[in-house]
Amino acid sequence: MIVKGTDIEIIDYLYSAENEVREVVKVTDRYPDLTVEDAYELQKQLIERKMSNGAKRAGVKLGLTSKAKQNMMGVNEAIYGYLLSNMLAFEWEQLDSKQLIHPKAEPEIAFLMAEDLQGTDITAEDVLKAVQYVAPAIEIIDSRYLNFHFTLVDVVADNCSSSRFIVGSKWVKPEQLDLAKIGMVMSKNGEVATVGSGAAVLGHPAEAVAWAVNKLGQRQEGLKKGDIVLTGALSEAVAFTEGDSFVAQFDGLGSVSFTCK
Ligand code: 0L1
Ligand code: MG
Repeated sequence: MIVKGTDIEIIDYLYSAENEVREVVKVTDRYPDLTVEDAYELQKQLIERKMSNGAKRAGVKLGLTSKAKQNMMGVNEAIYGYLLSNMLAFEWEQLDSKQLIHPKAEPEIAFLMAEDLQGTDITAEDVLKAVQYVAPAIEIIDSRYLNFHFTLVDVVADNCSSSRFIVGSKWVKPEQLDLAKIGMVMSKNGEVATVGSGAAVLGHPAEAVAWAVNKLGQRQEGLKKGDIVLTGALSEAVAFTEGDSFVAQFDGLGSVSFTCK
């Protein structure tokens, strides 16, 4: 339960850290009793603040979808956050390092939703029926917390470290691919930086999305037609700075790239 007034203080704290491009001490250092449910409520309020300042909903993102990352954080559950229109970046426009704190790149498979999807008993099959296209994507995560150190509560309140995302230009019907078997190689400045597969995302990206829809359903929320869903990283995240360039190449999905100035 969040004490009245504390929520606004925390939202101001996280909102200004992002706008002023500075890292801050994690929220739970000051408020150790916050629960994960409180954190989703704080995340909702943070998103509402951003939307009241002009950002529009673009979709949903999943995080902590690999067993390795869940084990690292000592949790056994993924997390979700929201994507907004001002997070959308493009292959042809350089990211500006001055607008980012300590960014990392994650290769992901994006879903474009053909219809709304809400419920608490949704399966991976239901998800795939509601997907119009899948595409290669890179998520830029940029935790507002010092050195990317946080608890589950902190990261959920911080909208799961979301910052930017880039979607490649090849859009494929989901039935044309076995998404669990997709291999991926991400290169940084021409050298292989990390490799992964669709199975790293909770066994199958659609399984991860079904989990997120059911979790959203408990809060009477869901996916909407036109949403982009970042289904979770196929590999570890790779840090970058000014001057770096990335290409992520996915079997059957083509590639997606960005550079940072
Ligand atoms: O998108 C992600 O998987 C990141 C979730 C938050 C954890 C992190 O910042 O590494
Ligand atoms: Mg991610």
